[in-house]
Amino acid sequence: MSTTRIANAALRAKVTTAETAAALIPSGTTLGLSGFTGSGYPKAVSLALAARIEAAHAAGDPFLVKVWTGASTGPELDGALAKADGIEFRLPYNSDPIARQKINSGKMSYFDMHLSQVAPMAWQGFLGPLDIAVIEVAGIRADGSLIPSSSIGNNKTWLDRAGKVILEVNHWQSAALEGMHDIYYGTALPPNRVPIPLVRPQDRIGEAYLRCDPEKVIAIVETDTPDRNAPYSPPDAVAGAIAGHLIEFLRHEVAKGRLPSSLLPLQSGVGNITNAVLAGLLDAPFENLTSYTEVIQDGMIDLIDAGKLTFASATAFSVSPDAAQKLNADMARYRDKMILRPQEISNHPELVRRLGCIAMNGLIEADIYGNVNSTHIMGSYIQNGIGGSGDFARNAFLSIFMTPSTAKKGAISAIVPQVSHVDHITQDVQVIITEQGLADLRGLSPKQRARVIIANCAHPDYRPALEDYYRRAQAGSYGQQTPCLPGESLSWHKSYLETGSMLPR
Ligand code: 0RQ
Repeated sequence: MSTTRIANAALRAKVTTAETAAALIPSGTTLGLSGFTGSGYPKAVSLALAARIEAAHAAGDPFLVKVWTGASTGPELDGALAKADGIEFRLPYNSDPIARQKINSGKMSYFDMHLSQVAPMAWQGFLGPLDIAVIEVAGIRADGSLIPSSSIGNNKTWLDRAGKVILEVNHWQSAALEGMHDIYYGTALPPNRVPIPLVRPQDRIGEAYLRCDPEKVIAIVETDTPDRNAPYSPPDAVAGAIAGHLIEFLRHEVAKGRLPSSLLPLQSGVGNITNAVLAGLLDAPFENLTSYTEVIQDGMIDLIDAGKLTFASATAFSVSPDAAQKLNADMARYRDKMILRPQEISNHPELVRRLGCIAMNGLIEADIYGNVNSTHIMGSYIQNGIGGSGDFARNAFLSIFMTPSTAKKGAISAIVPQVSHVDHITQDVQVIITEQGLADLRGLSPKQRARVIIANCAHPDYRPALEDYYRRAQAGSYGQQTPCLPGESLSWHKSYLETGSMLPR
């Protein structure tokens, strides 16, 4: 492979193979890895490290590393290292199925945290020292600064904090990414924090490149490997109905004068439902939309193409293979309409509150009072993690959660008497939408919330049982502010458990 993307001669001399680079990582290392929702993660060194760990285990030698990332990565990183039983500890968000299985079977420690807090907590130091950063970049400039790739995540912090750095220069990433990133170096710990000078999603407040001390670079590996780009399912009837309810609600809010006709900066969680909502906005009567979010997904690119979305700010791409190809081919044009930033800025609570984001996220279950569980099945089995949902939900102008009203082909209700785990408390949940309808919870007392959630959001198959619970709770509850019958929440899932368990044994 050519070294044309490495303009610094001294760094060019450090180009080596993935195996040689992986050999520089001893057991016990804490790694700060690039990568966010399948974009911009190291693909070669991680695979070589997994092979090394497998060989060590086969020889009877223990070999474990601690893994810090931006968010989820790809099969060559989380999948391969988890399969090799090489991860002792991981943070933050994970969506890899093999890592999920290791976490839930108790083999891997997992610290699930708000994505905006990862960098500040790394700076506080209680997570321990960061030994080696392994960062994918699109190129290296003559002065040694780095052209970021398709995600920023925590790369700035990993490069600053780590004692050593390994770089992967990925030729698959578009060279035209150069100039679209905005790396803000003004963050500090208290008492030295200052206001972040960002007042619109399109504001540039930092630098287009990542700083990197060339002395810390111990190896550079060149790759030509695509990101893990998964296709989105075409919107089905359920996703279409959810999108319809949401758009009707937004129209109503505009009509009431509570939202401008260009709405407010949109934050959209990952997944098919939120992507369907973005598709629904294509035909909705809103113009000059902006987005201040974590990930740029297919629906946003379509909105940009249609001239509906004027600007999108995020920390990573999370797109299908088709959209990735389109982006890569035409990056020079899209570059003026997008910014990728560090996740401590893309998800910053102060900025989310100031901009007045409209947060739209998925959930696993919500209870009749509007508490939301985004992470745990049956209260104990973690699906992914809280991701950025907490950063946005608490601070948004409008905090919306969306879900099909049932899971597992109707065997379980997404609306339950009491959630089995709480990620978002009722105060942070303003609107819940299922294909059945929308519950606008703003300004409602708990009992008013219960009535509207059961009536508007629950599936008709489960509505009578929820009404029955609510009646019995009112009769038997210790207090009448939030009537409940403690102990019934998990038994609610009994019918599902009887029909078959999803828990790996
Ligand atoms: O499991 O694939 O084994 O069937 O949970 O559910 O329906 O595929 O929904 O992909 O939209 O994910 C909350 C997990 C929803 C996601 C969550 C089972 C279901 C399936 C996934 P299977 P679906 P989605 C910013 C925003 C937190 C992070 C976040 C998430 C699997 O939205 O991770 O919001 N959110 N980030 O069958 C039992 C239930 C269930 C259930 C779903 N009630 N009981 N199983 N499932 N509901 C972006 C980032 O942070 C990067």
